Amino acid sequence: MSVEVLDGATIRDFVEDVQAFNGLVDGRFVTLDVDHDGLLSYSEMMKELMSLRVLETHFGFDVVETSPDEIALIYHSLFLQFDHDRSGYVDKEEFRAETKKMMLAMANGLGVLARSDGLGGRQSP
Ligand SMILES: [Ca+2]
Repeated sequence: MSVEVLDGATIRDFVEDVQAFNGLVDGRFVTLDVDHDGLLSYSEMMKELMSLRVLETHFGFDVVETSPDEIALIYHSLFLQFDHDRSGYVDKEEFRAETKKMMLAMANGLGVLARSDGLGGRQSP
């Protein structure tokens, strides 16, 4: 999926399409679950968390001056957001729920961004 071509409304439509959304998220889950135990550990989630950071840089968050320690903290807090029951692992339900929440937040954020500064586009790295 290329997120770059999606706008807020497109993301919301996609997230509301439960079958398509769960299909995509479950596929992503299986890809991340390298040891196939049905759970995502912190190290397995790192790949996903790093892609979220990539999204943030696209949407205007400045990570250039963020230290490695701070980035580790950000990853850890992101992981805890997914790990609802604090088991140390993210199961498929948690992954679905949090991915949905993040995509909706992203959709809403794009809407706000487009209204507040009139740009709406992403910045080049
Ligand atoms: Ca696993």
